[in-house]
Amino acid sequence: MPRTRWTRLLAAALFVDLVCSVALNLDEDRRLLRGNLDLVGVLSAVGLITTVIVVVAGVGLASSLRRARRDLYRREQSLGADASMSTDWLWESDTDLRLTYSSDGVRSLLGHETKDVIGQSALIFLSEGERAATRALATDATAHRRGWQDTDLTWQHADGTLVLLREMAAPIMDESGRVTGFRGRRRAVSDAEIAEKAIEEVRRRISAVISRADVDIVLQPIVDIRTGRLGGAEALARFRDGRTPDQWFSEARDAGMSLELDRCTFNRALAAVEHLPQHAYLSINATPELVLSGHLANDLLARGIPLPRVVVEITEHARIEDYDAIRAALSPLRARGTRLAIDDTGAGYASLSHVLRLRPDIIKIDRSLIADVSADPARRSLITALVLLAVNLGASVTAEGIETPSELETLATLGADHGQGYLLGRPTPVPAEWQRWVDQDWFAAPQPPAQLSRNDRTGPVNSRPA
Ligand code: G
Ligand code: MN
Repeated sequence: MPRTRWTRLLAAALFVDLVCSVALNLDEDRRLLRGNLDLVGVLSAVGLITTVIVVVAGVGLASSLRRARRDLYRREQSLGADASMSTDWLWESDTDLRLTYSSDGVRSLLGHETKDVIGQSALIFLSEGERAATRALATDATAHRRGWQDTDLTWQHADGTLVLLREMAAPIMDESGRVTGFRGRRRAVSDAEIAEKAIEEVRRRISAVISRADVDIVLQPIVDIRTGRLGGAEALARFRDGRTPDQWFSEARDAGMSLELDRCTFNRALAAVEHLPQHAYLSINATPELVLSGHLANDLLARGIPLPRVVVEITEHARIEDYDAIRAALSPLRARGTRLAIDDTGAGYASLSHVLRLRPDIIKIDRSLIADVSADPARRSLITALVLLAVNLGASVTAEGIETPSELETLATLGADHGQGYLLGRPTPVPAEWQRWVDQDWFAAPQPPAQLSRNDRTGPVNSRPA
């Protein structure tokens, strides 16, 4: 029987009870009113009064039930209206996240029917990896009487795929302030939001590295091909998570932090100069942005390092919009002895523009032109052309990525001035080793036959070129 009927039956019964009770006790009541106090009269009066109380209470109860029903109806209406105006998944649950209400949004987001999720724990629809943390989130929210905001969780769609949903929830409390459940909404996270989130994560990671200067510097020797003696060394950044500098710098570019990261690694590299033998130069990679920002010159001058000991490398891969501005920013340093190298020459997008427009002191030939140079006449011609260009510009040539003795020999024949590569020495982080490089004759050691192989990169190794 519906609730309203029960209420009406109760009201009717109470009314009949009241009427009967008054009728039955009419005689006693009249006597009592006249002042005839006796036990039966008093008992009948008390009976009458309690009947009235029961009737009043019954009516009160019935109306409060009606109110409660109305509120419940309104809430359902409003949840339904909210749900119909949104593709979000609106839901309510108990404190264990067992769903007590769910809008149709669950169908579009997770492919489940509303009736199939109500009564189930939301946890079973989450990806397995999220469950423990989400249970802890609900427990914590219950204890602290709060909800949660902008929380992204991975869910399992009915079709087996994983879906990222962003949710917010507020606690539902009873009159005593105890949390009895949660009410909230979940929505799909857009691709743009996913990308933004990834960028924020990258920014956080890069900021952490910068604030702790959490990057190591390794040095790779650059050897004078004519004498077999140390010329200088290139400083290379190494990040502690093992990912390559290229990955770090390309992420930093996407996150708009490349200038900050580059400034950080540039300064870490500058600090290495004091561990390098006196006569050797230190070659440091820099972006055009770092040069244009003025930080490169300021940081370099602030350290008091003799400017002729520093070579600034700008890669052909870097885009330069305004060559005049780069030349102007570097000219005070170059006037006092700092040299400019164009890195990765022959492999960058700039073809030879950087070389032609910036007139470097050093042309570093990319290792893609060095590999197999001995067997490839075209590569040899190209290197000869670059050597001639360098002669005309008054620059020197450094060959990068030399891995075999025959490459070294060919480069010496073609007139390269300096060489760098695994054959001569790998990048190393140990300052004590850098110090020893000064006494080393890089071609003197007998050449173990095994190290002739291109694939064996356990160098340093050393054959005097013809
Ligand atoms: O672009 P740039 O020249 O700054 O890059 C130097 C990078 O090349 C470093 O990461 C360094 O470890 C690597 N490298 C140095 N010598 C060799 C080599 O002989 N062979 C190869 N494959 N990589 C090298
Ligand atoms: Mn370089």
